[in-house]
Amino acid sequence: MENLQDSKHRDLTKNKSDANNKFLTTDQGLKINDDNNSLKAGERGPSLLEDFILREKITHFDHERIPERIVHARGSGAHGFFEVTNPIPELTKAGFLQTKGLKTPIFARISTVAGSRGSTDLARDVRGFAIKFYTEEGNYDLVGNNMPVFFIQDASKFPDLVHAVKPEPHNEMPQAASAHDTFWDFISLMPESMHMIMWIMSDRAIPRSLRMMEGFGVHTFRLINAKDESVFVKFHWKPKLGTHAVAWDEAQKISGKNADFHRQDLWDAIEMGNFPEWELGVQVIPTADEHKYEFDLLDPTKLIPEELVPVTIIGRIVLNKNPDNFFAETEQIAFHPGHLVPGIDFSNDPLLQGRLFSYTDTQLSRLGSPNFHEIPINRSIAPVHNNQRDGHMRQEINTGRVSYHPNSLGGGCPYQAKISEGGFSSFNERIDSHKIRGRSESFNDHFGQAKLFFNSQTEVEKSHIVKALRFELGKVETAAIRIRMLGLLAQIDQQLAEKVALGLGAQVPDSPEKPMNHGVSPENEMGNQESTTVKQSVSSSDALTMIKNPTNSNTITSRKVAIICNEGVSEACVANIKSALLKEGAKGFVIAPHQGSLKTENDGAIPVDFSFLTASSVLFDAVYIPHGKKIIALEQNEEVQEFLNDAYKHCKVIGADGDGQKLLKATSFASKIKTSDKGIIMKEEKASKDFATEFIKAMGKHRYWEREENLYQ
Ligand code: HDD
Repeated sequence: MENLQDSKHRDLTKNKSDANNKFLTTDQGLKINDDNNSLKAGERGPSLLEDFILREKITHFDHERIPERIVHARGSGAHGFFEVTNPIPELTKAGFLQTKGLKTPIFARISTVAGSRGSTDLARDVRGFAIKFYTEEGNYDLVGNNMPVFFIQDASKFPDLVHAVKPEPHNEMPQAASAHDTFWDFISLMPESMHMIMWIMSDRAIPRSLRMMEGFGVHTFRLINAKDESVFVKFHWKPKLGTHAVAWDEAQKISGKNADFHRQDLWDAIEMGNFPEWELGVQVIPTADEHKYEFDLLDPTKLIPEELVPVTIIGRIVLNKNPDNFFAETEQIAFHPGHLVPGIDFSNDPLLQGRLFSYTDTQLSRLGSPNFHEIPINRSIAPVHNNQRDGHMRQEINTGRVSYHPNSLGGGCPYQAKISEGGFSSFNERIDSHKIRGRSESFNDHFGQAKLFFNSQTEVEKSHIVKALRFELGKVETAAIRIRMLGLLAQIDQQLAEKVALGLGAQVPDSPEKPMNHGVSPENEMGNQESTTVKQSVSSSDALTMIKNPTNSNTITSRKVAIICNEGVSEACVANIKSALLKEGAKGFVIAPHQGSLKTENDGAIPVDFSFLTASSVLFDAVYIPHGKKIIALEQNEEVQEFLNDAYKHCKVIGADGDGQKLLKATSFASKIKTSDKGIIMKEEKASKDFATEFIKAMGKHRYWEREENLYQ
């Protein structure tokens, strides 16, 4: 099979336009002689209606915007490829999964859910993770998230969920935040959301980088092989750089300092050749095991613990090229869980079933035409022929007089493909049922996996969940909503509820309020059953924590280190750390009281990357204070103090050598540093190899969260 990796790039080239060395023209190709002045009746006279050049320019400008996505409006995208490392022909006939080494071009878009297009990257939110595979059999879209479960079990609640989390309708506040009454009002009446609430209150919701998140297909899907045998699967993608987060206080500060933090990080990494990479894997469940577990495979609020079904890695996803044009590619790309290839099919998950309607429908209003598949980024590399015709902005010029099937005038073309010729056929599932507006009882356990998730977390991660809940519910103005939430949290873990209650100055209610009192229909009216809690066959799973996550490695590739300098800095110290970092694929940035260059101790000069005004600790992974004659003078500098305080508070590695130590010892937190804190590295010797090695090793642990014990009591 031909290697497809570049086929999408070749396809896009047809539409690329480069204005280098070209004349400025109108949209009709007319060369423009003066683009600076409109046509007027006299130099000081009114503009003339006949100025078609002005009218064309302004009209186009007036219509530049399209509606943003109703959810996932804020996103960043990149091109790349998927390479098969472990073909699975025994499970699926999908062509792009058959041959080891086959590379299929992809475009991935990673997004937040609630915020508008211009909102901050660091909102506490789920991250959407959508991948379009341009396969030889047509486009296949894997439209997932960075969390393996969802808030609701049935698509009919999706508009309610989104209305609740979006800015409140009367005053359009708050932007890109769930910490407000309507969200928690809805959630407190939806016990089925409790598992997802644990995820969204965990640090998974504030990733350090889009490159350091897992991805999940969430629903159970089907794979079908050439013999028409089927298995159920869950898709997982696991980041090469491990799964890491920032601190919540840090996330909020990043939002102010650089609202494009994740977008920029992804862009810069790709530009620097640090290509983000994930392993793609599947959990495979034989159809015979459909009813084997204490949860229903069709329930999207449940995951399959990896202890029960391990993830088999089948390939790798690499993002290696930034888009040429954000609007043309990242904004106009249109995903749909219903874009399938032979060998992959849906399950009856009622959330997935509803999605199958929503995605095409939303593209019609967002992109404005059923011809959105013709937009270059959406165009399949497999040939497209059918009898769909016309519509707004049709690009294709279909020849001939036939636009129907069957036909004899066109020789029966385009003709249907047999299954053996790659024709798609849905899995031949037997369904024999009553028509019912309701839910299966097997969906009723709303707390079992929420408990599993909470119990799997390390103490530090549990404390972050408590703090996140205190923050979110602390912003809720209606006391009854807070109390209702405490009642639900108590059903996950009593201590969790009590700790949150302490922060809110409230009491955990003795018996939780029934959602049914608030318009949620009782059993039989809508099919809602009361929540139950089922005993879990797995009590704790390391795959669910970030800190103990088996995907973690101690690489520091692409990490950024702030080097705090003043006049008279030791050039040797700066060079020593910079070259050591570079060897590990990381980078040091000189930060000083002013930009330009800085005099060194031997009267040399080094370039400054940022001033304290344009940089901030939250934009870096670690801080180093090199030796310097005048470094202690920065003790008086408020911005430097805040820089170091934040680095300490956010549990980052801080290192200092020579006189650099003096500045570290002059901080307000110096007296709190414990000797056991391996994230603080001080050495008398200047520019030593040992220091650099120790500093880099310490960075490999990412954060020293245990430091928080003496920060917050
Ligand atoms: Fe959705 C966009 C992921 C449930 C309706 N969704 C969207 C995107 C992602 C997801 C990643 C952004 C795609 C892009 O970058 O363009 N959605 C999910 C996941 C879900 C989920 C993982 C549950 C497991 N979604 C869901 C439901 C519905 C929708 C239940 C409706 C019934 N989603 C949409 C949408 C969006 C969308 C309105 C908005 C923009 C778009 O589709 O293209 O159709």
